[in-house]
Amino acid sequence: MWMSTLSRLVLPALQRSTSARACQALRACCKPGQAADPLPSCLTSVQLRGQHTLGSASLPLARHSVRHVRALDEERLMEVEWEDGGHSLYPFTWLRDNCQCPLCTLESAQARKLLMTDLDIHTGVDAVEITNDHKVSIVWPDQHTSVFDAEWLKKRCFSPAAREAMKEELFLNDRYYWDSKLRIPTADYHEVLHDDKAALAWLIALRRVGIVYLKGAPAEQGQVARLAERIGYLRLTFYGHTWQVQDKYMANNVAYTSGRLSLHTDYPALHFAPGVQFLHCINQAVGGGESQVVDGFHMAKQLQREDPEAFRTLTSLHVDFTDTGMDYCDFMLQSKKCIIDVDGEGRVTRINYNNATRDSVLDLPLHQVQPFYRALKAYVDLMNRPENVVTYRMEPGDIVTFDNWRLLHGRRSYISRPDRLRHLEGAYLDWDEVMSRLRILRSSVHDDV
Ligand code: OGA
Ligand code: NM2
Ligand code: ZN
Ligand code: ZN
Repeated sequence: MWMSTLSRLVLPALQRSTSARACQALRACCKPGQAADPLPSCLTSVQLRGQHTLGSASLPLARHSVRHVRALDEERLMEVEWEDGGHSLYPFTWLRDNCQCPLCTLESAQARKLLMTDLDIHTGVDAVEITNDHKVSIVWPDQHTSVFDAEWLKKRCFSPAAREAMKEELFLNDRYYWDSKLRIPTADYHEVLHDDKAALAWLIALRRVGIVYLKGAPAEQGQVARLAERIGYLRLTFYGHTWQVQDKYMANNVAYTSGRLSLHTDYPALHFAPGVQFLHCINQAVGGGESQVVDGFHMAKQLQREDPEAFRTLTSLHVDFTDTGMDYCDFMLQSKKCIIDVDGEGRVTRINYNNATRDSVLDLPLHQVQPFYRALKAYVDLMNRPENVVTYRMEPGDIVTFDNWRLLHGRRSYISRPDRLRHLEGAYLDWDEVMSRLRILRSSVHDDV
């Protein structure tokens, strides 16, 4: 069962990488603390199916050619008829704005040179035609000429389906929702560091599933920074470039005690919370310290179904978070966040919740206080249902990488002994940098084949 889910969610995004090694780099295992399952035969078949899909996938790989072009002067649109019979419409204004010639575009930066002040948003065209090398040429009324590549135009078609496809290719927003049955995708730390296909598979799974386990790292500090450098750079916060999760005297954060951490996202006290989190186990406790994760997006969807009133409350009321102390330097943070963020179309985009840093200042009218607590309790109770929580125990050398905008994570309390100090090293990254590396890897792995 888990195989088909992984294939459904990770493989479509691997369509541009025709290598099975990208998939092989990921293993699924139930308890990451234990040895990963050997590669099951069904995964092999999934890979083959995946590869098969790649071969027949028409969208990113097929070449599109233009059969006919014409200007619809009345509507100020250019119509392209494709060889396969399909049609696309492009507004004149958009075409002029996106002229690719060296006067309009700085090629070395792939950036627009044309200024808005120089764009006539009511322009007509003098002529449109197909060139000898199968491109589309437009002569504008001032005799400036633009030449557009067919493939370039096809990708930028304004139809809802094409825009949806482009959006998915750029942002990979299709998520695979999971519950306690998830077998966390697992990869080898060194493979991810040294093999582009393994790194690509890691990042795609991180995006789609929200969590990937890496095994085989040295049990010493510095590994999360190395992993961050594989992507770009890490996100500095008041807790430092990387931070040591240990039982500390006069702890400046509840994470730095041996107590239980209930399910939370990190750092809602920052308005722009870190998108991705790495936790590397350097030393595990003698007892306790198990990790727990839930899929916050899945839980939010479930809440919306089961308790729409609670969902409305958590997506509309702004809650205060606070964090004061001294670490990398002194800090006094305040933020206002909805526990569940949704976009314009009502899709859940981010969870913001750490009970430890939720402020006692609660800027709500009196009558909304109790409804807020009721809604939060409903969400937390839902997350804590055994059928939703994945529990695992990190061992030295294990690194968990996860989506901090989506997952809530926690840990059980542990026995703290000075001679066997539990020690995790953590680091944050932002999704922009992670997605940037993912796109670069995807295009290089794709060009590689
Ligand atoms: C944290 C945290 C998990 C752990 O430091 O924010 O969630 O297992 N730590 O200690
Ligand atoms: N640490 C682990 O929201 C939070 O305070 C998360 C951050 C201390 C860097 C904990
Ligand atoms: Zn131009
Ligand atoms: Zn945390």
